[in-house]
Amino acid sequence: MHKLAKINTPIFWAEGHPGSLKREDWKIEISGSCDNPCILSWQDLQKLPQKTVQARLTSVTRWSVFGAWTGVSMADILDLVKAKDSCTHLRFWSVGMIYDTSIPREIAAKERSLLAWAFDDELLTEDYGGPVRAFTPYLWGYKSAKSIIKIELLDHYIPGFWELRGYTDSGKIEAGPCRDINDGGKLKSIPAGEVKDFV
Ligand SMILES: Nc1nc2c(c(=O)[nH]1)N[C@H]1C(S)=C(S)[C@@H](COP(=O)(O)O)O[C@H]1N2
Ligand SMILES: [Mo]
Repeated sequence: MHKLAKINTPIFWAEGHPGSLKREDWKIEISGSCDNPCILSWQDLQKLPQKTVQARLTSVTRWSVFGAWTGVSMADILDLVKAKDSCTHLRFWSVGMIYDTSIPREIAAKERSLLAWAFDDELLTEDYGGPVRAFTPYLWGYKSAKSIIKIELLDHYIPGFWELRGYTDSGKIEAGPCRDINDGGKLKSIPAGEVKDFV
């Protein structure tokens, strides 16, 4: 069982679970406001510099899970595709093209924003957004789209799946009660902004 499952991390697939996805055939199209649009395969991604960050995924539904997330930094991807100065947001599309969410370029460029494929050294399963998901600990979890197949570089913001249904466009983490998944789901409190520790 995956570590995330063992500690009872909730599995969210608002658009419906995608079923089994083939890691070896995975491709992510990156296009829009850039000079070098490309399609990166699973194999291409594995050749890029790998990064592991200790960080939390924190859901607006008030739970948070901490661990070592591994992947490639979004900053490296922005460099690779030669994002234009006009690019202000990144729009992530999950498999099936129903779920999308957009984040500001400056958040994507931060050190702990990744295209992630592993958690605590285990490859992500479909339940948790494998083969490759967006992961950014700076914003609510709905900004970290799972099983992504496309990234559009935009020159303006577009509200996504949850934003159109009432969650904030900024995705800024708000202070309040929050369950600590790593501690058996114990109710604690988080500060506003990226959650590094409970308060
Ligand atoms: N495609 C897709 N990505 C998604 C979601 C979803 O429903 N569908 N839920 C989001 C929300 S609200 C959260 S908190 C996290 C949860 O990640 P997990 O299901 O891996 O725990 O995924 C985000 N990415
Ligand atoms: Mo969430």
